[in-house]
Amino acid sequence: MRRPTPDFLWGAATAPHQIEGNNLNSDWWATERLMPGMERSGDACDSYHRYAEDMRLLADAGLNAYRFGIEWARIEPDPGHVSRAELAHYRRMIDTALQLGLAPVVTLNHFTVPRWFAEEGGWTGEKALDRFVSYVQAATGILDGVPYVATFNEPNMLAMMVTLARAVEAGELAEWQSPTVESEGEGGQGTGRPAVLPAPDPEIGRRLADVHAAARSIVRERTDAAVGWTVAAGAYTAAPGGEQKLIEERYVREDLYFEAARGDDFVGVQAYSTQEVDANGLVPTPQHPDNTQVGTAFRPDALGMAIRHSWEVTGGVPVLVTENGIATADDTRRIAYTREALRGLLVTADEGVDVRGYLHWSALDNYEWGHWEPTFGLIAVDRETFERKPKPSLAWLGDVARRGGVLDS
Ligand code: IFM
Repeated sequence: MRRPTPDFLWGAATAPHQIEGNNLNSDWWATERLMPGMERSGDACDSYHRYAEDMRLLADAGLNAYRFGIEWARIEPDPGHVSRAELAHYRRMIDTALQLGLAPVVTLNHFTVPRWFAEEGGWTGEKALDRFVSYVQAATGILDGVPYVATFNEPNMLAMMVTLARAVEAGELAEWQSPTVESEGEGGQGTGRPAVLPAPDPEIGRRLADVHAAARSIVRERTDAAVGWTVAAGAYTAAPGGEQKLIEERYVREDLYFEAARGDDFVGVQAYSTQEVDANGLVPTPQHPDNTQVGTAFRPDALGMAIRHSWEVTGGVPVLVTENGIATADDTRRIAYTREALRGLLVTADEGVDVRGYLHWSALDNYEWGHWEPTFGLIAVDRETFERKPKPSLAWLGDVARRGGVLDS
């Protein structure tokens, strides 16, 4: 079997809003206040202040990469007002990672935007492209030494959120509402989530692709980083009779975004589970004792499927696995899941796919967009004292990294 090269990235990933705390100027902070049933991010993991400790834990375990995001709402709290102090903060994070031997993989947008940007129309507003471009111009000034930059995290999920928000605004929510599921914990279907997420409007996806292309040019002009975006990959399969529907659903949900990555230096693949499609569309995941805390099926093979699909649709754009993991309270399941997922990754590398790295989601138990219950982390965080407690899965993944991808049993 072909082994990952020594420069293969072994790491873990996070997103600013999910770990930093007190992201006061972001649209999500405002949304959390308004939405019934949504828990608030609050201080989150206080990683805004504790990032060095987080990174040290990853490096000490044996990992060599850390994916984190830069928060636009902090860099540009008002339109055109760029905070030098916040830029310096993120530069310190990059320096800390480099000093610890962690390759920083930097995301420029991970769902959240400044509140003023949302108020002026967000991603469908007239000024969206210019506004993002000027933020990226400011942010690229601090990216020296960063090997990988992702413009957008999961633009397909972002387009889905914008589609949903527009439907709410137009009073068309009922049309979109699939039954939400209430069963909690592992083995259920996840709490308070739609059983099936609506398809993103492809027009919004194309808009994000234009913004991505503009941002990519700036990153290329101003930095030496490889640039791409990261796609939420569904590892879709057809149920009998669903073959044609699979092609349609997969196009609007992910292939449009993989196609838009064809001119990129890499594509971020983010896979967690599989999803069946029948003649009517996506099939809700049935209850099963093995289901994760967010109601997805325990399917570590999703990663290999997603990498292969990305490679085919992009026509051979190098793959960086920018997220893969499991929401579980049982760390032995996390290790079992990750071992199988990595087995799948290694098979794709053996088949000739250019896979550059594996970044586990997530470094920390964090704020899962309205919920604190799902725990994806390699490191537990006490929500009151912020004390970090590495789980056995962190040491396990670090050992795999040290052994260059050799898996135990
Ligand atoms: O927490 C999210 C992340 O922000 C984007 N990808 C999926 C993760 C788990 O749901």
